[in-house]
Amino acid sequence: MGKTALITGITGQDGAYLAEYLIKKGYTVHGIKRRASLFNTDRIDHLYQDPQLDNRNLILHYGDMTDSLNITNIIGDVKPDEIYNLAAQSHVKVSFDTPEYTANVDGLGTLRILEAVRLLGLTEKSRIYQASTSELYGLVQEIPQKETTPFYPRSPYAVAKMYAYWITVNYREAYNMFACNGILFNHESPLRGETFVTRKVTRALSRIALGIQNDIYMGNLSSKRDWGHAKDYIKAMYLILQQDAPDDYVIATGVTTTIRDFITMAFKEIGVTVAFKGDGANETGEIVSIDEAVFGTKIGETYLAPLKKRLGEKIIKVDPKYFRPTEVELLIGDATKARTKLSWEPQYTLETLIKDMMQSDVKEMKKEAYLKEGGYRILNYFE
Ligand code: NAP
Ligand code: F7E
Repeated sequence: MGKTALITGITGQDGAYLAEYLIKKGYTVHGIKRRASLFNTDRIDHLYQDPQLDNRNLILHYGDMTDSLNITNIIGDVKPDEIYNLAAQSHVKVSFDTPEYTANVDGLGTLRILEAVRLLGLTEKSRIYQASTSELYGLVQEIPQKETTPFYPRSPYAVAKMYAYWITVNYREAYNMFACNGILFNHESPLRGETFVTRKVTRALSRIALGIQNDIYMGNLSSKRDWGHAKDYIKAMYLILQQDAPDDYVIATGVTTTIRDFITMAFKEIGVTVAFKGDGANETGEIVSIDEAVFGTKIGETYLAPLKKRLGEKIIKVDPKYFRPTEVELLIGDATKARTKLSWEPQYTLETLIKDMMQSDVKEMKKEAYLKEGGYRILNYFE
C-alpha cells in the first residue's frame, strides 16, 4: 500500500507540482480546493480523474482553511500519513488590504490543521509540513539568513506566518508531533501566480515582444530576492517529512538579485537589451538594442520590425501604487542545513528558471497574438 498525503492549497503553484511529484512516487493524493464560481483547477487538470473511477490517486475535497469543522472532517476521513499545509493568502501586498482574512487563513488555518490531528488522535500517524517563508526575516537581522536568524516580519502576511511557524514548533514540542517548518525563499515557475513579480515580468515582456502590450508598470525595482524553481523546492518539502526526526529547514539558492536585474535577464533571454535611467518613482527602462538572431529564434522575425520602432521609448515605468507600506529590501538564504541533512540540491539556476518561464509565457502569449492577428484579418476582410 502506498502512502496517503493531504495537500491544502493543491490548486496553487506548489500544490500542483507537489501533487504530481507524490503521485509519481505512488502516493494517493487528497487535495482541498475552494469552491469558486469558475473552475480553479487549471494547474492540476492534467492529474484530474473522474470521481466515478476506482483506485483514483487524486481525490479533491471542497474546503476552506477558515472552516475548522470542514478541515477536521476531511482529516478524519482521509487519515493522511503526510499533510502538506500549503494553503494561504500568499500575496504580501494584498495582505495589507486584507490583514484580518490573511491572519485567519495563514495563521489560524495552521492551528486548525494541528488541532484536528491532535483531537482525532492522529499525532502518531500524520506528519505535518508547514509552508513557512523567508518573509519571516523581513527587516533582516543577519546576512545571509539561516534557521537561527531572528525574525522581523514586515507585513500582515509575514506576521500571520510567524504565528503559524511558532504554533507548529509548539505542537511539536507539546504533543510530540512530527510537525516541521520549511522556511522557503521565493520560488517561481511557469505556474507562478500572475501578480507575483517574476511572472508579471515574464508575461509582460513576452507580450511587449509580440506587440500586444505597450509597457509595464512596476513597484520597487531595487529590492533583492533569492529566487529558486518551485520544482526544486517541492522536493525539499517531501524530504523534510521523510527524516527520522521533525525539524525546521531553510530552503534557498544563496544567490540574490534585484528586480531590475531580473527584468534585464528576462529581456536578454529573448535577445533584447534594456537600460534603466533615473531613480525611485521616476525610474524608467528602455530598449537600447536587439540581437536579431536571438530574437528571431525565440520570438519570430515577424515581430522584429515593430519592436525596432520602439527603441529608446520608455517601456518600463514605476507606479508607486505597487510600493508596500513596509518593504522587505533584501533576502538571501543559507541552506547549508538542508544541503547537508536532507542532501537537497537545486537543479535550476536563476538563468534556467528565467529561460523556463520565458519559453512558457512566449508560447502562451503567441496564442493571444495569433488570435489578435487573425481577428484583425477577419475584421479587414469584412470592412
Ligand atoms: P499560491 O499559488 O498562492 O497558492 C495558494 C493556495 O492556497 C491555492 O491553492 C489557493 O486556492 C489556496 N487558498 C488560499 N486561501 C485559501 C483558503 N481560505 N482556504 C483554502 N485554500 C486556500 O501559493 P504558492 O506559491 O503555491 O505557495 C504555497 C505556500 O507556500 C503558501 O502557503 C505560501 O504562503 C508559501 N510560500 C510560498 C513561497 C513562494 O515563493 N512561492 C515561499 C515561501 C512560502 P485558490 O487556487 O482557490 O486561490
Ligand atoms: O515581490 C517587488 C516587491 O510579490 C517580490 C510570496 O510567494 O515570496 C513571495 O512574496 C519583490 C518585492 O513576492 C513589483 O516590492 C516590484 O520586493 O513577487 P513578490 P514577495 O513579496 O517576495 C515569499 C517568500 C512568500 O512567502 C510569499 O507568499 O518585488 N516588486 N515591483 C513587485 N512585486 C509585485 N508583486 N509586483 C510588482 O509590480
